[in-house]
Amino acid sequence: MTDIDPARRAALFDVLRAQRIETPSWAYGNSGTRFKVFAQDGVPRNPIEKIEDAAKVHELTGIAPSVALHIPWDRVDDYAALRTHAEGLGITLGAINPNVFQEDAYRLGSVCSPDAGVRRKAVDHLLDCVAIAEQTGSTVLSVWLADGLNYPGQDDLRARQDRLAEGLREVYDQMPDGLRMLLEYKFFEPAFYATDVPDWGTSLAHCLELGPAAQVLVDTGHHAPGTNIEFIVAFLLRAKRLGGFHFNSRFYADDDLIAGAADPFQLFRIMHEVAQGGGLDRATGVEFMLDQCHNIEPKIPAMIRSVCNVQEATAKALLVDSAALRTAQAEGDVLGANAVLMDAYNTDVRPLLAELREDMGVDPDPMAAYHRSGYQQRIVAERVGGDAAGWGA
Ligand code: LRH
Ligand code: MN
Ligand code: MN
Repeated sequence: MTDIDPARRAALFDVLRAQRIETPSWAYGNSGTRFKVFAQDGVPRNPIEKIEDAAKVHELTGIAPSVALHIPWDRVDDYAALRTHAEGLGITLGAINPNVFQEDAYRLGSVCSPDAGVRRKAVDHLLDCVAIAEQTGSTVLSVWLADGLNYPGQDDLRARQDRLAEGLREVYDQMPDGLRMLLEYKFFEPAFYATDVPDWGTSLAHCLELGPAAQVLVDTGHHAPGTNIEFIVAFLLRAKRLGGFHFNSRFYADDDLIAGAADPFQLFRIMHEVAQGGGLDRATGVEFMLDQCHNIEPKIPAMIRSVCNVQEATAKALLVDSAALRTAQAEGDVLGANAVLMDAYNTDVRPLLAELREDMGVDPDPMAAYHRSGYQQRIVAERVGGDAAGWGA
């Protein structure tokens, strides 16, 4: 990276220094597949300890200053106290993720259920989460609905869209200024025949109907194989409706593996579109969140790796020579334009990021710093019986 011109390098550092990646509370607790939840030593026993782990990841990376909560996995009596605790550790409470998919009542769906009582219960929970967001100081209500059908004919597809619109409207209308609703889509699972919010188009249509504080959330694991996710990102940014990401990797379906592990080139292409579309400007409001489960790998190191992978993809995207790219594109220079992207992607940005971290006052190698810190040994010794409620718990 010695050949990068100083002004460009300073600009690049400014953007990277300002980047914010949110980690999910549920990734710090035990998780697994439907076949087995694997217990690890030292996992948090409560939301407070999850926040401590998130704060450790921020301390070491310098760019993960908030943690997303899932309700009721992170239910506490006093959210203001939880907020104060987080702030005392140098982080904030991020997106509030309502959970309307883990109760028997939701067998036929939540806000789309044919049962009016169940719909009421689901909307009430979403409203509870709006109130929680006010107490935690969160600016994002991150809605994912597991609603869908397993069999053709099981329910009326159009009626379910009406119920969805009605339920979201009630919640949206009660959101305070400054809170955004991010509507996440997923093409299948747990429903196997039809899902009520299966894709970005459906999510976008509902967001447009709701108003400007409703935006689409792109979970990278929620697409069919071969889907061009960067196209979706470019489209949503253009429409000013890209609310943010749940980054993770997929090999098959919603695998929830470490971001950038399965397809680092895809992550780069996504970050390139984000950069080109102005999404790295904090004012655009694009949220960079991780949504992962580390079933067999140690959780805090996995989170450090994930944050660093997103940062690497971002740095590479910022290295794209935009002027050269535009010229090649205008001239119809297919191979030249592609080469501009590949040159950036093939750059080893690790030395540059080590310098950036030193500049930011964090260790140039966050993973090594974690292993040296003794934190893992301490939590293993102190947190006996940890099995934080969460995904797969
Ligand atoms: C659904 C999902 C959604 C949930 C999380 C635990 O697959 O991506 O974001 O809240 O997993
Ligand atoms: Mn998700
Ligand atoms: Mn998911």
